[in-house]
Amino acid sequence: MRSKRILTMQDLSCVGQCSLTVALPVLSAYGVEACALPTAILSNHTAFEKWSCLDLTPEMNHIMAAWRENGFKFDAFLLGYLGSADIMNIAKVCFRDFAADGAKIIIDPVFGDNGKLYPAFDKGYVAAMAELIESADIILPNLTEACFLTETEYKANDSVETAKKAVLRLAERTNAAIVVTGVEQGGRIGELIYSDEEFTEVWAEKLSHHFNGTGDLFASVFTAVYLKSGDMRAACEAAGAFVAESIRATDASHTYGVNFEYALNHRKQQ
Ligand code: PXL
Repeated sequence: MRSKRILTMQDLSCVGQCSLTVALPVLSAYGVEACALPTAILSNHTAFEKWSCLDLTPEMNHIMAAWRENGFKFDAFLLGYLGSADIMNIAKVCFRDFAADGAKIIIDPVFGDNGKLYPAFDKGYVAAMAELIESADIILPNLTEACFLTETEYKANDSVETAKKAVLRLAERTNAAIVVTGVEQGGRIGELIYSDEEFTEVWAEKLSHHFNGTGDLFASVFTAVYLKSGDMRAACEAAGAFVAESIRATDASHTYGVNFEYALNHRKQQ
């Protein structure tokens, strides 16, 4: 039996429990063959005060040249934090040259949260991402990213209506199914799914803490479960439950990521 082979393209933050250090173990534990195309190496994620960053754009081209010669193909792509607009052009070449028949492209735009862009990004990056998502089969923006991508006013306390407005604008740009994460209502947190012109909502109890890396964790579990089941709602439920379990297992003194290692070790097989 061959597992689905997925290529995840995001940065390696050496410390911080996000991006590749989350995606690779989670995808593997969920039974998906995890391959990586690192976009940059950072000392740690950018929510810390200081960080170093080595852009891997030239090396990405060398890696893909070798892959072409080896004839590699992937059943799916999961994109997260890319780092520069140039990498989006590389991503398009990567989809063109390495997609197996029927390969799914899942893009988490990863450039902001809580109504703000992450420090490394500007409006040019958002505009390039708005173009890249046209290539996707599924996109996973959080509410902030959905708003920036569509120039929709970010209203955290009216998040379902805000998300719906942004989704309809996104749907004018891309045929991808859209999953807006981090939507909140009446003490609950969840996802707004838009697929085949229909909305579905998935809700869970909201835990009070906010941590970095939970979006990357959500995207990894979502992708693994979706690739195996083809069911977006089930993938959202599994990913939401996994993130909640990781948050519950996180010590209050640990401020930069979540204890997904505990959740991976104690989860029921899916
Ligand atoms: O978790 C998202 C993420 C990924 N990679 C880097 C980041 C962040 C969020 O801050 O800084 C480098």
